[in-house]
This record gives sequence, structure tokens and C-alpha cells, in this order.
Amino acid sequence: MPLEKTLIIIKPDAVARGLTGKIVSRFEEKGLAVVAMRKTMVPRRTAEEHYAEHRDKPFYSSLVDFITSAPVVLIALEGRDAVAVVRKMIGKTLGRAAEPGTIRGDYGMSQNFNLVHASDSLLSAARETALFFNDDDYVPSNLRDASNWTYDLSSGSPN
Ligand code: FUP
Repeated sequence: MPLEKTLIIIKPDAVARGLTGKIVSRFEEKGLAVVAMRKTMVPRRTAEEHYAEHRDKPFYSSLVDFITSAPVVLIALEGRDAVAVVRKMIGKTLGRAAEPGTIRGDYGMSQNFNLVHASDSLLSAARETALFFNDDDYVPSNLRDASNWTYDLSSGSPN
């Protein structure tokens, strides 16, 4: 079935502000399945690897400092076109420029404290989910629950 997995990090600012539940609810209400989730501190080495593409940017070390400074919530979400759907839901990087209706647009003002990370491509989703989760961290998605009307499954693929 053409389902994608994507990595979300609810960042230290959002966790400290008590926004974890609201943010998870948005993804659930949209119809994305939480297939793995863990509240944790991110080890510095893992953060450096996660943000490796920004290694040469002036903000790299402050970004790593921030993401390792306090607890985060790691989430793997699954759904059809999940990577693009989630990127749309989080909104622009700068909170005060992000559209109302997006997570950053509704809850944030900052660029650096921008509440959530979400994988920006299928390739980074594969890399990032593997960096934070092992195979046995995943539960089966609830796609086939009797109560789930998120997709029409009668054709054999989720439409
Ligand atoms: P996004 O994909 O929207 O999370 O944002 P980017 O990939 O452009 O940036 C990665 C992270 O670096 C963002 F969470 C914000 C942060 N950042 C800074 O901390 N300082 C900057 O000057 C630019 C980005």
C-alpha cells in the first residue's frame, strides 16, 4: 500500500509550553496514524547527525544546543503522502510569517523556537525515522480499525 512514514519532533519550546497534546491531536484529527512515539532527551551526537545538512550554517551549534536542551517528543506518523501533508500542516519556519491554521502559524512567533520539526522529503523521512526509531519501536497502524473512515479501503489501496 502506498503509505509513507515521516518523523516529527515536538521541540523543547512546545513541550515546555504544554503544547504536546494539542500538536498530537492535530495529526490524529487529520487522519495520520501515530505508529511510534517517545518522550526523551536527544543525545548531542544524534542531534548533530539529525541536523548534519546544516553543519556549515552559522546557526548550527545553537540549533543543536536548543534541541538537546530539554525534553522533546519524537513521533513517527504514517499516512498517504504523509511527508507533504505534514509539511503543509506545520507551516513556514518563521512562526510570525506562518499561515493561521498551521501549527507554527497558530502557536508560534519565533524562527528558532519553532515548535516542531518535520521531515522535508521522503529521503530525509527514511533517514530521520531510522535515526530515532528501531523496527521494534513501531506498532501496527490503525488503518484497518472498524472505526476508521480516514480512507476508502475497498479498492485495496487507501483512497
Ligand atoms: P524547517 O524545515 O521549516 O524546520 O526549517 P529549515 O530546514 O530551514 O531550518 C532548520 C531549523 O533551523 C529550523 F528549525 C529553524 C532553525 N534555524 C535557526 O535556528 N536559525 C536560522 O537562522 C535559520 C533556521
